[in-house]
Amino acid sequence: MAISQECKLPGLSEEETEKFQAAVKAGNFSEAISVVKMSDDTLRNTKLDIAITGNSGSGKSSFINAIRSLNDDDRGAAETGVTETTKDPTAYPHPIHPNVIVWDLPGIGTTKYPAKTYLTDVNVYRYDFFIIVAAGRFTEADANLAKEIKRMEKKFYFVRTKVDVDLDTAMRSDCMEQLQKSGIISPQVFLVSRWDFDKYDSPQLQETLAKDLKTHKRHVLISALPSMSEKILKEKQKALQEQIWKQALKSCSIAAVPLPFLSVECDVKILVENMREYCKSFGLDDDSLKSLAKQVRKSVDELKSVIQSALAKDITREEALKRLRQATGERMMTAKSFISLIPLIGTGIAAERSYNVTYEMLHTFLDEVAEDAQRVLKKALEGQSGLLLNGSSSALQKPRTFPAEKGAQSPTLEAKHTGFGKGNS
Ligand SMILES: Nc1nc2c(ncn2[C@@H]2O[C@H](COP(=O)(O)OP(=O)(O)OP(=O)(O)O)[C@@H](O)[C@H]2O)c(=O)[nH]1
Ligand SMILES: [Mg+2]
Repeated sequence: MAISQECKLPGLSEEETEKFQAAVKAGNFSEAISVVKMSDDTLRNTKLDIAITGNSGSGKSSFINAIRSLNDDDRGAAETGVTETTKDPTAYPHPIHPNVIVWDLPGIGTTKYPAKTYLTDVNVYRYDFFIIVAAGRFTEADANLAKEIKRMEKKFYFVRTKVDVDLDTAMRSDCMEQLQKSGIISPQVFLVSRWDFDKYDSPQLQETLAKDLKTHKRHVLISALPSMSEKILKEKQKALQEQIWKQALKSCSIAAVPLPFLSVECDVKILVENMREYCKSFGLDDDSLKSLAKQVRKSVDELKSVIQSALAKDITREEALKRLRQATGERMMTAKSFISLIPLIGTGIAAERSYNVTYEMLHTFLDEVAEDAQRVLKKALEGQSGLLLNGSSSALQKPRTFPAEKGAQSPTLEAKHTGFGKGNS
């Protein structure tokens, strides 16, 4: 049975899917595997550059920290609350996923970065998309910048920050109206708070950013997003699930070699690599847990107390071998039904065994880690006050008093947490 031409294989780009299908059609097993290996290499080398721009004091650096799951005083955090505006584009790699780089761009219209040549000066083509940040009204300059970004065929999103301070029910429509008046046809505006990064439009923003990216970049972004909402945790699980058949297939190429010992050795390497990646993607590593504990004012041990599976650092060859031995059961059948789509692999018993075991084991481990991540999130949110939104509640550490706002865009200090809960549509 051949794979249908319409079938887009999960975790492969369109081009890779085409190559893979051609190889399968031609009966070329090793070529099919090499397409999968190449896809994997491409994924591991995929970089994502996110540009954050906006007026001085609008909350760019704070947003950069929040989206990288960092507290403002963590190592590697962007400096916040400083009066000096960013002078040149500054790169802030994600601490756990350094292939995701968030760039702090200088404000538009400074002497060094005049509006006319702004995008060329900041090297527009380096970035995958732009986030234009404002703490109050979006200005004509913001709209003009967006138009220019569009002309350069890049995507942009508007983020209205500090909504914990002055949220009102008309805020989104007001922002959109301003931008529409300035010629942006359907602006995508997201309301966020650095201190409640699991709330307001933040989950929708993260989902939208991911949805707009192609296969590999999408995966890279999702892995690096904060594990602060159930929605995002589900997205992470789905993205990682999509990769499993590729890993299982990679293990076949080794199993096809009649060296059972080598086969096991290589399977274990594939397993260890993937298991570590899962833990890191869900924030189940020491650094991420430390950061989260600080944000929610709990101890790391308290968060760790609900983890039943493993932390990234616990994933050793021995641990993988132990789980490999346990890998049997129901999901072997699921794996089998998928493999029947690929007739070539079905021809080698060792290959099939290797495929099934790897597939089963990674699925089981991913489910366990995803459940751990849910438990950690629940524990982190336990006892946190805040309105419920998007299935999650306010969690992030807030300053006891809000720091003085800077600049003309300072919002009023009247919090109105009513009537919200819908994302952009
Ligand atoms: N209440 C509240 N305060 C925020 C939020 N985001 C940022 N701030 C505060 O606003 C001030 C300015 O934030 P920054 O992140 O430094 O702003 P910036 O845009 O990087 O400023 P420049 O680098 O000077 O251009 C700081 O005191 C932040 O703590 C938010 O979502 N809510
Ligand atoms: Mg800054």
